Amino acid sequence: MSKFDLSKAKFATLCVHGSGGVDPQTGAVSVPIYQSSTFAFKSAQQGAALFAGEEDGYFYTRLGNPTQAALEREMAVLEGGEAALCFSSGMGAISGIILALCRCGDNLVSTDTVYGGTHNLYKETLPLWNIRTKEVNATDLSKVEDAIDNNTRLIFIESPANPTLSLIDIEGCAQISRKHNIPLVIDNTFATPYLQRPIEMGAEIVIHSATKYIGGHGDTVAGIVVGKRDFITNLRAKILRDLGAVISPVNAWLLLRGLKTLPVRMDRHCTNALEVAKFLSLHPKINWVRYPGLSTHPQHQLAIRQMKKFGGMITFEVKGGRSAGEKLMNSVGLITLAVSLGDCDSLIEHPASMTHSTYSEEELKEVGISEGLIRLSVGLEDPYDIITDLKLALKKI
Ligand code: 4LM
Repeated sequence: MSKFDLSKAKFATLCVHGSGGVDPQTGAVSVPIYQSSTFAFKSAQQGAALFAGEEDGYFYTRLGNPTQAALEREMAVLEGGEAALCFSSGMGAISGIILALCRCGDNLVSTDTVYGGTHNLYKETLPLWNIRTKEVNATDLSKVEDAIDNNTRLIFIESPANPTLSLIDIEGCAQISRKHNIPLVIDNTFATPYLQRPIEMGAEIVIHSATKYIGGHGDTVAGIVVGKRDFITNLRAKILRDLGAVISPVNAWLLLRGLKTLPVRMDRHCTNALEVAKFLSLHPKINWVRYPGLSTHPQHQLAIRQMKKFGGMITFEVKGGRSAGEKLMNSVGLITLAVSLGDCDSLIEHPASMTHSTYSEEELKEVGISEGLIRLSVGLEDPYDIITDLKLALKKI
């Protein structure tokens, strides 16, 4: 059999084959789930060498496992990074990166519109270690640069941001990070590497809540970090070893399975979302709609420049604000009223009282999360059915 040169393969091919292909020992086409916590040593001497880092190999699943490793190979390839490391959740990955880069007295500069859990980490938990976060409106890059001081250890951005779908100029931000010699970390959860490749635009570290589009089926909680090999080696040896937020082999396998269909799913999420966004924009009971693929999105041109397509997330406000929005959420039937996103199932939620309830009233106002803002994760159902569900729910308002 001739060998295909995967280094020249296109993205969709890498989603299917990027973890390394058929298992050489058994011929298994699907990566086996190595559901083992520990791995036998060939000898006492080999055990000592593995622990000393003098020999490569698996010996304990908190520090490495073949199923995790297959996922890490694949994610590194898909993001165009040198190496990757899985975590038990997106928050495990985010807190792990920050604790790897910051010491007591240090700070990070972050965009002010992030997932509510990330905001809470900044506001409540990191200050316990005297690590401070300067949250700025990073759609204005001068604010990022102005916030950097001698103790700033990283810049953190989310683009598109949860839930406002505002975008940050990744190339511009990477230039600032290089000038100040600090890494740019981007949460690429909303876009996935299929729609946006931040490392090619100069970002140094990419993180994902793999719970979302990477898994894609709403059945796994996980996180992934992609970056330079030295950084990832250190992250594994210090943060993962000592803090222990390790992914289970079964969850790693579910993500590998999800990745095989990532481009197919994302294409459908994007076309469905555009149709739903257009429908909502024309509906008389809707105040406004935000979707990066609509020309009415204030950063539509930036979206065209740095994204391949515009994703599956929409935000909007029903006329009548929060109470009208609540009526809508209570009236949908096909769409599920739940947090999380990126699943096959369409999901609807109210950020101000749910995913972003960690923001104070003033903070919500400051970042543009209005009281009436509704977030819709457009799933893979037939778009006609999603629109019909919304149409019927809107009639009840
Ligand atoms: C949600 N989000 O929005 P884990 N980064 C981004 C996210 O949206 C999330 C995380 C990290 C939601 C969860 C309930 C952009 C989570 C955190 O949940 O720890 O895998 O990811 O609905």
